[in-house]
Amino acid sequence: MERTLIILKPDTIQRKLIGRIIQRFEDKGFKIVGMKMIWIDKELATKHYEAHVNKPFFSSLVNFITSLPVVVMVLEGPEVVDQVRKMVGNTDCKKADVGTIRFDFGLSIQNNLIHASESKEDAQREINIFFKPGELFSYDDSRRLTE
Ligand code: 3AN
Repeated sequence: MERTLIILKPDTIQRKLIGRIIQRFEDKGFKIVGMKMIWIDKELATKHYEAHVNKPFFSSLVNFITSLPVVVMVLEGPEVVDQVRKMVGNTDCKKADVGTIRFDFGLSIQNNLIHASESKEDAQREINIFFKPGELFSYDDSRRLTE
């Protein structure tokens, strides 16, 4: 089953939107197989955003992502990488489609609330950066819960 990495960035934490954003993924039907709060340091930020190290916005991006704790999570489901990217919307919140997370909650390009892996290959690389194997869980949530 396909998996993707999500980061609820510092602006999500600051604006108290953690619950509302996670709710969307639960409502859609994706399974949370890993989740934790961490404080990303410069080294980890550079590793995660290695594709952007030469971009003009890189230092600003690192300052932003390291400014407060973040919530990292791994979601599982059919075609979850592309489906979640659709739910997240365009990098620039002003250009995102109505109904996406970035349109509904965001106003800018840097403070765009959430990261979601762009491809299956990126997802695998990013999951390995943020999670140890023992922090991810395979479980059957279709069974009835008993008292
Ligand atoms: P996405 O998160 O939509 O995949 P990327 O991978 O192009 O976007 O960019 C990574 C992050 O870098 C974005 N989420 C955003 O926070 C920041 N970013 C991208 N482009 C800009 C820009 N032109 N100015 C400032 N920050 C940017």
